[in-house]
Amino acid sequence: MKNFLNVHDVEDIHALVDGALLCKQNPRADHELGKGKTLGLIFMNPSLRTRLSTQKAGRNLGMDVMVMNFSGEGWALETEEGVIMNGDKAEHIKEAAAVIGAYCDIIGLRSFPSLKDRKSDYTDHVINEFVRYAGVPIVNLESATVHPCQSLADVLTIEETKEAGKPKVVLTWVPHPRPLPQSVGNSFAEWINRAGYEFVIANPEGYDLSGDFTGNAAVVHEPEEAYAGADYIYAKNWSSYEQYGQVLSQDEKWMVDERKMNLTNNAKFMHCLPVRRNVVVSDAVIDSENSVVIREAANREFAAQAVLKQILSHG
Ligand code: SN0
Repeated sequence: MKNFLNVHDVEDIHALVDGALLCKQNPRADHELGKGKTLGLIFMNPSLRTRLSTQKAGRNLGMDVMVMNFSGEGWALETEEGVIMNGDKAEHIKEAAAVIGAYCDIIGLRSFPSLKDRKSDYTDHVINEFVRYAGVPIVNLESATVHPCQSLADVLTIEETKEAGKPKVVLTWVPHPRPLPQSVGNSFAEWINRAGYEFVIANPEGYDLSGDFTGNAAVVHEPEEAYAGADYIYAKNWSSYEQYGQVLSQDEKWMVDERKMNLTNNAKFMHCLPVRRNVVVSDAVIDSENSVVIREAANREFAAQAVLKQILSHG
């Protein structure tokens, strides 16, 4: 694996999950592998789990880790070609990526979508410019379209906790006061399709995700239909893909609550965090024994470590 940008960079996701499980059993087993190598983590947007888990993963492998927040701390970046840079933006992404690449052996990058221009966001321009100009492997720490480190940790969490060989996994849209990226939902869909589980996506009309990510997954527009018999309820808000970036509904009937969880096959509750309690999910559900959100977040470390290990081992 050269870069880890999306599910298509992974030959065998179950082998990668097994690799993450090995890291979890003995996190420091490979602490010589990354010796003398530098991991740079660049954040254009806020982060808690991604920043700390990827930092920890790099250190478990013996890497030196540098972290930089670009919003507010870096120079404002120009990302368009051929611009006369006489405005607010001091540095072009071409130089920034090349310079960071000169200091690092692997770069992790987080760059959210604008949610204004769908065509531009869905080219995933910023991360692809890093791939083009940094000259070192790039790990996607959530781009405009996907969040593969999260999805790998999600599949790992399902593999660790599932009771059925082929569980029924439901991705349900949930309400949220702000417009959020589609990245976590898109990514979860393409990874769950590859994992080969039974998969249903539930969202209100107007919130269908792009078919490029959902593939052949069943899409329903009422929550109850999806919850029936589910083994996993994975909640995530996203803004509309169709009416791009807009908040079309805040309908409370979509919040994950005990009434709907009672329709499931004693389903586990999952969310990538951060989560808005009593908007996305009721306190009773997230605080219940069936909630695996903390395990899911803890698994981010081993997911990131398995990815870094593959890049370090195979180049
Ligand atoms: C991000 C998202 O893509 O939805 C990151 C998730 C890992 N989430 C948020 O930005 C939540 C912000 C909020 O106001 O709740």
